[in-house]
Amino acid sequence: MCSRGMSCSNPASEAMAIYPLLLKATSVRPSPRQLAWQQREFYAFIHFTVNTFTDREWGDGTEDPDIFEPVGFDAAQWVSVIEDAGMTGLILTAKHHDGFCLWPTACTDHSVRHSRWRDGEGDIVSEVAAACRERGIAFGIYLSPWDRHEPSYGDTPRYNAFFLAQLRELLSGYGDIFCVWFDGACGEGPNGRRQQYDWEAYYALIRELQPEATINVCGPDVRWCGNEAGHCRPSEWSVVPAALQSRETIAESSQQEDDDGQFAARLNSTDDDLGSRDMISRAGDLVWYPAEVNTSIRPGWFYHAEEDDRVKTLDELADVYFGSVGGNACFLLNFPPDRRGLIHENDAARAGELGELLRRTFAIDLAVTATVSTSPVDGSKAAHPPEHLIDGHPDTYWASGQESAVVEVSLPSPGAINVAMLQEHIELGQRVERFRLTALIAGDWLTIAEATVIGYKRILRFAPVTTDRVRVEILESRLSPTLSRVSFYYNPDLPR
Ligand code: FUL
Repeated sequence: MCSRGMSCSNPASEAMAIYPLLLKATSVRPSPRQLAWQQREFYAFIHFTVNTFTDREWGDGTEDPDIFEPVGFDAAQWVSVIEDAGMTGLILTAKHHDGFCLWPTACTDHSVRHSRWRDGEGDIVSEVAAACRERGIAFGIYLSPWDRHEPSYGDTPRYNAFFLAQLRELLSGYGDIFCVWFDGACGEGPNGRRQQYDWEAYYALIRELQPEATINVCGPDVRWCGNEAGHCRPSEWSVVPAALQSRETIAESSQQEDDDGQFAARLNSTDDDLGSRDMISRAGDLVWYPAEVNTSIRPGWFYHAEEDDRVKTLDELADVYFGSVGGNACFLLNFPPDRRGLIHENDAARAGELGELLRRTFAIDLAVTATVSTSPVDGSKAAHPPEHLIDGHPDTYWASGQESAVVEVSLPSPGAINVAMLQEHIELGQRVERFRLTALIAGDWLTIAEATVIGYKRILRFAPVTTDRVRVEILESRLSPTLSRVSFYYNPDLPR
């Protein structure tokens, strides 16, 4: 009983009260296609169309197909830049808002078939898909629902049939597609008419023809992070309110007008907290809807010669990489090929520098020769022992059995570290809410880094320390957290 002046809070009854919410949140799990997508981690966008030749960001659909003439087009060069950067996939703008199609579609004359390029015999989509396949790079498509050229746009049933026919061509003629990227940008049709998109029919066709493909942004599988500048949330949850899948909300927060890159530079266009206990307690239904961070290597999505010297710096790109891939999101980095049809030398060089930085940083996992112990020791979880944290096998994991727990990693000898990588076994949901890394340094356990969520992957950079014992202290979590991996690295040249 509480008497006056005493606090009535009772940890045991508070824990019981919150239990149904935590159970509900941890029961939300990724689909196999979401899991496969998450493991892609870092992949490329390619923005290429008539805009490349008109120096614009949004074409208005009146462009003459003949202006499209990338005489030096080389899909293998694009793919080699992407490989150098350490990326695993490529998403091509098969059609942007101007309606010009990079493949010889039978649905409209507004395509490469009616351009001067290779006398109308070329097919950019086919060559890029083939170049990707050859190098083991996954291929995805961006197909803009908003089409400023197509006369049927705004005549809802006719345009929906047209759009479905285009989707069918792309999804059945170019091999495996790992992702279909639908933009939220949507404007007026001719005569000021607005198109009512038949999203459910689009999704059904994608599931029928490419069941493993995720549908990103205006779709149910992958959530847009909410800005185009590379801003990453410090606590990125994959379990979020189902209301975030509302296409109306996504469209409202997407770019509304061609504004000379101001939208793309805007840092933070949505809330920072999408998945805290407070947020989900007020949410109703919850869904697994993981985040993708998309930004361009330059200010624009399309090539503009005057931006040749405005390629993002290595430090800027590293920040987005560590914030996104290292912050429970995927990173979609755009390259705009130039009028030759090549990724410009400056962008290619920067991509290579980033890839080199990542390769050097993650070359040697210092934890593979370590020993691991955990506390408390939970006998019932013997099937998922601490050794699974360092066995290098992504499918094995350690289950704590407790909401707070400590993992202690003993390295064979003292050495410098400045990066830690942690992964949850997200097949069992996202659970860790707050953790701390401490290291034994000259006899004292000192905090070297602190963070909130882990999710699929958390990478922390910190000032170098020399140690042979590191602890991961899970301070708050949703029921029994799991970890599939703990690793440590050292790169003295890592930007912070
Ligand atoms: C936006 C579009 O309007 C931009 O042109 C670009 O394609 C970007 C990825 O999405 O909404």
